[in-house]
Amino acid sequence: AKDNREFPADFLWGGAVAAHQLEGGYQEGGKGLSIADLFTLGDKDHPRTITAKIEDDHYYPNHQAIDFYHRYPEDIKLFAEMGFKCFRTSIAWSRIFPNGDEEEPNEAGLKFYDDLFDECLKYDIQPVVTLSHFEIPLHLVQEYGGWRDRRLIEFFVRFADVCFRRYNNKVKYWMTFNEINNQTNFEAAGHLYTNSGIISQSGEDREKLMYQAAHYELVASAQAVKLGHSIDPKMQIGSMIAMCPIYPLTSKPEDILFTQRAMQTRYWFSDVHANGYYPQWLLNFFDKKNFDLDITTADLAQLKEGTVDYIGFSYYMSFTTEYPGHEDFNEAHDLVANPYVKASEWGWQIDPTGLRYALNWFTDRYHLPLFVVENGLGAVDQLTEDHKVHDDYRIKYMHDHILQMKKAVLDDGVDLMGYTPWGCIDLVSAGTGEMSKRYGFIYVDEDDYGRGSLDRYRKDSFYWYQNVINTNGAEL
Ligand code: P53
Repeated sequence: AKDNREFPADFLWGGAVAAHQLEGGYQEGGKGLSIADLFTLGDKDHPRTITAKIEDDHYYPNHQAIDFYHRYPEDIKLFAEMGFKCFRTSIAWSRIFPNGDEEEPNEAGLKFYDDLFDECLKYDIQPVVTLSHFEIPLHLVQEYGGWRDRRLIEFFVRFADVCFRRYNNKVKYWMTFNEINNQTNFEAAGHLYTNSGIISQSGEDREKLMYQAAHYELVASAQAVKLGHSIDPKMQIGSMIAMCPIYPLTSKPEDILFTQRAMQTRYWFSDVHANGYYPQWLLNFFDKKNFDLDITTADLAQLKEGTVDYIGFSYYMSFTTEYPGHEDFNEAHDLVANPYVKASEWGWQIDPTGLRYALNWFTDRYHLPLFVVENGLGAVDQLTEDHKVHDDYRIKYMHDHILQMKKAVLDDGVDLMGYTPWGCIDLVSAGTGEMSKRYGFIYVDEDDYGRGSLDRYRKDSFYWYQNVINTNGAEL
């Protein structure tokens, strides 16, 4: 049966991107290098590598990306044509502080985002801004070892302070650290690097490094939230969590118990963001591991004073686990395939029902407003000779997810601020560096090596999403 109900009147429909994945202009306007600028091209079966410096025999997709740095007026006009109420992007930290540890910001970088936000506001599109989205200034990695160093807190908070003051009259919605909990999988080389700028030496305990870095990030986040509210109490500052709900493979009690620990292990980050303190099971875990982390009493007080206003989260897929014979969940080893869902071409398990589950789960746990700030299908698209893309698979994915979101909002009473599907214009994949893993409503003519006209074309999903927004979700 059709569900013709509408979303709440002030619902923020939009789209999401991140600076390093679309801007390009990696050395323009005084920008310093960021960790994204040393990330090579990979694919589904070959992880991206991190080179120590820029080398001639590698291709670095983020250097050019889709050249949004120069083309954003054209792109924002297309977002306005779809009817966007908001647009989520990030501020490249190294445009504002090229090295990350300067006292004074780079005016040309600040000016770029002033112009970009003005362009959005011209069409009544509210900017939704992530402060740190996998783009730490490279100097902070080379000089300080990234977030393994406590001094990063001060550098980040200075960056947040400059952004809050400069853009407060243009930006109401903020998030501190993108998908801070991706590093739960501390064994994957990519996540500790993108989240925390950490490259480990052999023999180092990556698990301990992860918990230390995450602690500093959570303290930095709390300080930023407190500061933002002191600048303007109306500022809405959220967390940003990668939500992949973890299901038990069976109803065996040991599978249920282990799944609970798996969820605790993946989502303690938002516990700290929302509650302002560490869950006791995790403190016990640190003791058991003899981690001896640098967590001070002053830190714990600051966590309490800077709890978030809302939970922003991405949703692409769900995970499944079963009891492996030991108590502690290790994401690199303890996930199993879910026999009831199909995976995308890149192996992500597509599960629209899981989005409704996630919305209810977050509501029960935190009783805070929620914001779905990423969702979407990475797929190969074909541009036809007459410049069309018939992406019915993407429309189906979006339809099924928005329908579940609608039930969560209208039937379950979840307080949902908005929905910004990922990569509303095709951009560089974070995981693989490919252009061919596309999410957009707007096709960008560019291949994995940056070749192409970079012209933009409206896909079938563009017109579909335009109608969804236009009917406020009544017609999906
Ligand atoms: P790509 C892993 C799992 C879930 C979301 O991802 C993830 C990742 C990291 O790859 O990242 C988020 O481009 C992230 C975006 C990213 C998007 O999901 O690998 O916030 O930067 O582009 C999609 O297909």
